[in-house]
Amino acid sequence: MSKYLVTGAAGFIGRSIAAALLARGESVRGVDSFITGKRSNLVGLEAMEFVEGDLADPAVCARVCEGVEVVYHEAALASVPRSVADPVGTNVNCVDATLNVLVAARAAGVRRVVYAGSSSAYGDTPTLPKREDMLPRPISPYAVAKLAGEHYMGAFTRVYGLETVVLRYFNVFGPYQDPTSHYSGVLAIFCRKMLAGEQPTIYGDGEQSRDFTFIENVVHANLLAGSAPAEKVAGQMMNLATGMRITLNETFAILCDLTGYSGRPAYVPERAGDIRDSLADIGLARELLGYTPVVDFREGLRRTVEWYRAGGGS
Ligand code: UD2
Repeated sequence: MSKYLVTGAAGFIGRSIAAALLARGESVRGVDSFITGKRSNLVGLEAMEFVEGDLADPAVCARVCEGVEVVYHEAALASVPRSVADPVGTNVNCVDATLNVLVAARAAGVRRVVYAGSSSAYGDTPTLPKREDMLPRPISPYAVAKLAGEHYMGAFTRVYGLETVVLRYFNVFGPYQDPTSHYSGVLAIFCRKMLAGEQPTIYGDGEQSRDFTFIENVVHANLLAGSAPAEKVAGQMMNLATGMRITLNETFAILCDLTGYSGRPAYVPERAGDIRDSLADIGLARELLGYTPVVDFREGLRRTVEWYRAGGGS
């Protein structure tokens, strides 16, 4: 019987959480539909019980929640531009799937669901840093869908007593992030292109900023969120980030050093649905989970470049 369920276990964040649980000797079940997850991400996770299935199907959710104590719900169709191109697909895979997971978790007697929220919920408001008590202002279909999932988490704690914890992720990057799709995260795309000597593209003037968060920090916070006392965390939503921001232009310059790329980026018009600046206040996660980042941005970027250089993600 698996104690933990990781949804999106063949995706970047899900596989990283699953690997950490397995390394701790836990019994883990993973589920993935391979819409964006990759079979190659399951290499090294052979000790995990794996189920191929789509969480948009309630029967799949019922099957995978059986006997589980804690669910890490990482499955989603990530990407702002993907949601602009296909808002219905994003809704099915983010909102419907999340509700199905919650209904199945409750029916199976799961104790806790930890949910991957998104910083996109804050929208394009000028006030920085973003704090959890700010009114959400989602501007893309993706942001709306991820935010709906957060609200479902809160409702399931309030009305059914299911322990839920929302970690609002800020631009996660690191090994195992897919660099091959144009819907991929910007750092994965830049690493792959610059290592191959190809010119990266910057949407807008490159002065937009992000609170890029290295995957190990995300895994660390998830492990804390799985075991923190219910009195402290059940029904709570908190930012999960590094707590510093950097522009794309500055990041490009660091990547030139790390990859040896000596060209210039191509500047093209900005992307619809994009946010200008993003920075988290991480005080609440510190207070509720005892979270502090374990790897800083530059070291995370260095490790990420080394992973892609060694052939990761290709
Ligand atoms: C949003 C969320 C993030 C996560 C993610 C999932 C915000 C602030 N962040 O990330 O937390 O949920 O969605 O997908 O809403 N860009 C380029 N060149 C490229 C690719 C991207 O310039 O080749 C730009 C892009 O226009 C944007 C920035 O890089 O200004 C970051 O883009 P992204 O797709 O990596 O992530 P973002 O911020 O949409």
